Amino acid sequence: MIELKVPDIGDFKDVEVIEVLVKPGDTVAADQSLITIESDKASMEIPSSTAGVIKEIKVKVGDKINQGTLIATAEGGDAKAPAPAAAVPSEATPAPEVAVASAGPTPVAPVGGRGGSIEVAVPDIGDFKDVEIIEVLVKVGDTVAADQSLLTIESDKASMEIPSSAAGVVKELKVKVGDKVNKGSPIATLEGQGAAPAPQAASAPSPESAPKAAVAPADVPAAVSAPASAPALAPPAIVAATTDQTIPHASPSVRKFARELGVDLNRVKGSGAKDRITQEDVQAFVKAALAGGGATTAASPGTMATSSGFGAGWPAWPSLDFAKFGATETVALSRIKKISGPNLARNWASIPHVTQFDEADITELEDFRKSANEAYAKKKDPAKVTMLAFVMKACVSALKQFPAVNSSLDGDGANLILKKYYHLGFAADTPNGLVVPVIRDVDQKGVAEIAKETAELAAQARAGKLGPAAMQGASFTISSLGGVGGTFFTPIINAPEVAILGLSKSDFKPKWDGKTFEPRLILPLSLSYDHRVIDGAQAARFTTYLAEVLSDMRRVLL
Ligand code: CAO
Repeated sequence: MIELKVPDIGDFKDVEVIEVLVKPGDTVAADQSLITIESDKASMEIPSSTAGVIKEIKVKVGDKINQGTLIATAEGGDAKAPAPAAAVPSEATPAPEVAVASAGPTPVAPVGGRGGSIEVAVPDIGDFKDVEIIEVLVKVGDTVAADQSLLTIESDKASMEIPSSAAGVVKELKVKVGDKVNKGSPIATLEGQGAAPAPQAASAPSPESAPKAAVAPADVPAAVSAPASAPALAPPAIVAATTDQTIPHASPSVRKFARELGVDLNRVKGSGAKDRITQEDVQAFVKAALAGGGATTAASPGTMATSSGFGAGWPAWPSLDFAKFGATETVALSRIKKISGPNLARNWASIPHVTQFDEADITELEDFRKSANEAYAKKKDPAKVTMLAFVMKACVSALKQFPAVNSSLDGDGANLILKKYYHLGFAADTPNGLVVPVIRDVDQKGVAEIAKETAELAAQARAGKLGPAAMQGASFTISSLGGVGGTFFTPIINAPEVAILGLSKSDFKPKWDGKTFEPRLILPLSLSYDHRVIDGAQAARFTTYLAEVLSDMRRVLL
């Protein structure tokens, strides 16, 4: 009888079993995966160290395991050597080719110390050898924060992101997609800004400094564990984790399989435990797509009920050699765009959008805002109230008047889920693309508090420090281009929300007061709404009401 145990999985502790891949009576080959485990840093399969027949499974989905945990007993193994990279295991310990994010970033070579050149290398990734880079997340000239992910690497057993060990500006990249890396492989040279992680990182890595689970964009397979959700916002290329659509759960090998077939896992419905996507699900999806059917889609509630995914049945994308017409340069889409693009396309194509335009007279409100800020400044109070914060507060009042605007369609599109909370997302422009942080319980907060929180979340977003939780749960979203310019625009709804408000730059316009034209400060409003849920008259009433509130904020008290 052989005991199959969890190998050295580095600093991972209490990692949850999300899939048991074998059952008693199964004949397993050496190196065949027995279970899949997942933490917030990586997803990995634990292979069998030997061939044999499984006698008893000792773990179940949901169990938390550690190094040495007994997974199963087996017998009749041919004692075949475990996986290639494994050191000879004692007591039939499974081959430790499991993804192990066991240490923080490789200690920095502090050439020149603070402000000097810093060599960043692949940290201890356990016994992984020659792991392929599937994505390089930064480019020369980028400013990276310590712990910011630089690469996504993937083997057939795991997928993880490799963080930077230091902050700095990328001077040289030493890797490209397709390269194979090992522990210590040089990644990049940074022009340091200091802020390297604590030197003890190598021996006692912070959770953040371990390789991170990759987010799973449409076309990049990756480990999933963060409660991130897929993107879906609107006109901006909104980053991952902006909606409540959960990133699909699938093991690294299934992700790899899906990538090879060009399958977007966001569109595959998982049949496994906790909706986990299996290889069979991917195969069924491909079959359905080839047959022109599409029952397997996991599109947002009520939006794509009959389609096999966005673009199915559409003419092929034009493929042209643009060089025939003139000089060109090919630039890879940013990661955020890769993630958000398919969701934007889905939302745009599958939700019947209508955009209602309106104007709000904010002359008095802007005067009040300015005087409030002047009063803060006089008191040397750093607080500053913004127009966006006032609009959020006004929106809550309008959402309460028109509850359907603060709703979502349920899974089969037959019911409306009216939300009794008022969490408002706002699009924030960042160097890496747009993200949508969420201000929770706007109804319970004052304008100054909302403005402060907005500024803090936007700053975190710009520093790349926004966690998935800060981008989830919105019931309505505002996209403000007021600080940029333009008049009106047609924002794309951030499914599963049913409406999004676009704000453009306010400007003085002559308004007729019955006797004369008066210069009034006018804020352009663009409300895109899901016409399945909201009727045109209702949308027009919403924006009219919103404009009234903004022209006299005392109405929020009514
Ligand atoms: N009309 C005129 N001026 C406006 C305005 C409006 N509607 N909204 C903001 N401004 C002004 C502000 O008062 C500020 O001026 P001061 O510095 O003199 O006070 C300036 O424009 C810059 O404001 P801001 O945009 O930085 O700050 P904000 O609180 O209004 O917005 C945030 C915060 C995070 C929404 C914003 O910084 C941002 O990232 N906007 C981009 C959003 C985006 O790209 N959306 C995608 C478009 S489509 O969906």
